[in-house]
Amino acid sequence: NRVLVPILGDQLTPGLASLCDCSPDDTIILMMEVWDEATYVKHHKQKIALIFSAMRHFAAELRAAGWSVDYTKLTDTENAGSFTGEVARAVERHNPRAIHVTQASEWRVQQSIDEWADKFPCDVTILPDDRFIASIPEFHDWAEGRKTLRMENFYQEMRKKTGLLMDDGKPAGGKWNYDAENRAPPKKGLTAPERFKPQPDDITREVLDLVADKFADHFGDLEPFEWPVTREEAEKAADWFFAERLADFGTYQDAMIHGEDDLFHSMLSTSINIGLLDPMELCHRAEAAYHDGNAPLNAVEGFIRQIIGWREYVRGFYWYHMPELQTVNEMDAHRPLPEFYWTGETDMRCMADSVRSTKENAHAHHIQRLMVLGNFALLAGITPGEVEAWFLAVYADAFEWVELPNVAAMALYADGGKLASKPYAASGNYINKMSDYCKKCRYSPTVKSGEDACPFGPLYWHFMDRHRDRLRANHRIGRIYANWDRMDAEKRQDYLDSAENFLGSLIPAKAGWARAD
Ligand code: FAD
Ligand code: DLZ
Ligand code: SF4
Repeated sequence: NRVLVPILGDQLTPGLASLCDCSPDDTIILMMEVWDEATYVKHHKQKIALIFSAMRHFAAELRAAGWSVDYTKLTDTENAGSFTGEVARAVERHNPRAIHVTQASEWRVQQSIDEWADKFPCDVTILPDDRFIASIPEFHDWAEGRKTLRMENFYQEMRKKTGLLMDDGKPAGGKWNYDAENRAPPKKGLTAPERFKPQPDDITREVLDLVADKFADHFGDLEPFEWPVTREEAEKAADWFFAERLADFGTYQDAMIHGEDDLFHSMLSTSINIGLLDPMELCHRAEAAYHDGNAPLNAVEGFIRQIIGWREYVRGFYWYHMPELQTVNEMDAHRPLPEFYWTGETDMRCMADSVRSTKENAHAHHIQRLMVLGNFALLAGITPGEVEAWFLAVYADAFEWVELPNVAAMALYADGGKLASKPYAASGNYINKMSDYCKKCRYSPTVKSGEDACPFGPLYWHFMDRHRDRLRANHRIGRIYANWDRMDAEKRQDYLDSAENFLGSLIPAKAGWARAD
């Protein structure tokens, strides 16, 4: 009797913990395309295609390396439709002496894996996912007993642990963080080199046909499909990022330009999240680019901070705060998600462009997610659950462990400040400064109230006003209330009325976009 090793759709890594102590002649690897995972939210068509295609390619690589892979396709007639159902069938088929599985990245999936030991007549060993730099207990130890959790403190620990950008125990260049040099507005005419776009092979084409057939009612354009689906393609995408974009990554990290969908960003999140690229290896390559004089420190530190800082921090934060994180709503937000999150049909040019990129690419870059789409949902008081389901469905890189902390805690402040020291709330002035969106928008950020006012202005003050009791004690916000109080009463009322009018005009999304009716 052999050992059964189920490998999930984001565990496509040859050195995966559950494979480490196994040998090809004593192991059956199980990979499963299952209806439940493809539809628990109605994922963007490209996201399903990415995962199925990458799974099929990975299975082929494993077989070529001598492993036995038992692979269930979505359309196999006996497909049980869920991970547990498929493992049950595999246990019947193979009568394994043990099951070895690497811990799921998502709480929902891990809950069902936790039941396997009672369900199946063999030993079940669950191994920690060591593709992350900090283990879950390590984050727990760091977090326990702290009054506030802040990425910056955790990040410094990770720098020390990994030795990345460290000179004799001190941060390279003398500072831990070059965030202040990551905020240049886009200069006129700024364009970025095109990203690397792998083309579909026969395996991907077959998957694209399957997705077109079975998931026609899911959001998003299926083609062009240009995501890396193998380690080789992902490596090429990384090579290309380091050669073409890294040097400007830092300076323009927060910039937005209409139609320039990913600027100097790496577009590597899908490959990292499903296991095609190793986060530490990427950080070492970035560090080498700095030492070789190919990229400045603000770019390299910025990139490394996103990975060993933010990415690790939100992962630890997720496991530390689950399952409560799924239902937090400290800002008491109850407005339905507007329909334009799905259709892009709004006169707000920044929102329309961010939704368009989301629909066409299954991607929007960080500042579009945080300061446009997230900021609007925060200011308008959209129900966290609806915003979370949207973010989880629409991005090819969306897995709950990374999506939920970013949406609930970072963008919506729905955790009441456990992750961020203040809400990322901003008026149109911020978007105007950091983008070229406003120039051709039907609204204007310099008009403060009435029909032509940028909705972000009144919404910002409406948000501040309605959350005064909650936020005024925050020393980072006090000054804003002093400004508000100095305005004359009529002006304040104008803002509030404009916001109310605008909010009243929002059309709620129909049911059925994010989850089946
Ligand atoms: P780059 O800008 O090139 O950054 C490099 C890498 O750093 C990324 O590939 C990613 O692995 C990591 N990274 C950067 N920022 C973050 C962050 N805040 N949290 C975790 N990792 C980060 N990222 C996801 O991978 N999946 C999500 O579902 C997701 N949802 C988000 C929702 C909101 C509201 C916000 C504000 C951010 C979200 N992010 C998410 C983080 C970030 O926006 C994406 O990782 C990034 O846009 C991916 O594009 P990129 O690879 O070009 O990133
Ligand atoms: C997102 C996703 C989709 C769409 N389909 C599958 C699938 O059919 N099989 C699979 O193994 N994984 C899939 N995934 C990823 C899972 O939903 C989930 O995110 C991972 O198992 C991590 O918990
Ligand atoms: Fe967005 Fe307001 Fe600028 Fe229009 S004016 S693009 S709505 S920030």
